[in-house]
Amino acid sequence: MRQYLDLCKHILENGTVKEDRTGTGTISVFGYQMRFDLQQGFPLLTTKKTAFRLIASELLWFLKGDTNVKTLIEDRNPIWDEWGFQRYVESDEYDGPDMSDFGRRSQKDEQFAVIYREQMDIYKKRILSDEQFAEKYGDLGPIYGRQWRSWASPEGSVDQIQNLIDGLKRNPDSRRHIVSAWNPAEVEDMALPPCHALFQFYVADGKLSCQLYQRSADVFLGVPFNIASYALLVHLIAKECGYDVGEFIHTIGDGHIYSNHVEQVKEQLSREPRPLPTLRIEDGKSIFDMTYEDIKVEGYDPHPKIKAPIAV
Ligand code: DHF
Ligand code: TMP
Repeated sequence: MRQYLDLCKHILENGTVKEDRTGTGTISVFGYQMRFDLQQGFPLLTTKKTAFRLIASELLWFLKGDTNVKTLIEDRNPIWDEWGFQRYVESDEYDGPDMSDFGRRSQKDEQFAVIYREQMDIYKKRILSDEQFAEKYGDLGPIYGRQWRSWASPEGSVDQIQNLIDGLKRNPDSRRHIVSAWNPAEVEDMALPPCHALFQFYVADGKLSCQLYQRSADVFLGVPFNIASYALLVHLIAKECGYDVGEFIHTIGDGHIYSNHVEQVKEQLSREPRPLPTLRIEDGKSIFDMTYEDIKVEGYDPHPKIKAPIAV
């Protein structure tokens, strides 16, 4: 995973200090590309321990067309909690303590952080126990799952993933194997407009490759997940269509390191990358019916985890 460390170095050396929506501040570059040969091992970061279980659970959630955090919370996957919680505390129904700007305040104010964690805990328990509440306040709007599996159109809904699989089987040489999560008409209704916005698949010499355009990339927290997630997607689609895996090409728009991640990034740059793990997927299940327990990485021996706050 030299490629990832090179990206970190590139941003630290060439990036511009830039304000951002979350008020955290970033060092940012515009336009960058990495290539991962999936024959050379599975690209899960070895310079910090990265929770593959969470990555697989999130990808399968997208593939099922699900957009509700309830499923993730049931999987003990916390990565979308803040965005569900945000929808709830900004609604008329919420009447607890003031949660405005909870992401930043909970990092700066330990007293507030305690109250925030209490409220988050109440939110998550209610999502799990109250179906109507979950339907209303667990849904993140028409994000990835909806656009991938049921993009709304006047002629009915479009299943882009099924179309992708059918197209790859029937007409591998096509230059139109594209899936877009960026639906301009619906961006406003999403808890977070898609960061990994559009991808294209490609078949040559019996090998399946994928290129992603990611409009916005949180290099310390998001990108390690995004690389492994799309690498896994290539493996899953390749298995479904009977191809070998080729490359994952990661093209980034605004690639940034948040100001409160710089020390963590430098710590990673001081670590020596280790051999990549390999992936094992259980046979005989459709990619739409798998659970994260059907997918395992083997031989993963990372450096220890490095914690960092997420910008909401
Ligand atoms: N917002 C921001 N600012 N950055 C993101 O990367 C991001 N990603 C989202 C939603 N909103 C976002 C969805 N993906 C984590 C990783 C990916 C992700 C959301 C969160 C994360 O917090 N990872 C931590 C903890 C994981 C764990 O519990 O082990 C990590 O250290 O990797
Ligand atoms: P933005 O909508 O203002 O660009 O903020 C989104 C932030 O989330 C930005 O830091 C990028 C980050 N992000 C990722 O890096 N990868 C992801 O998969 C997601 C959902 C978000």
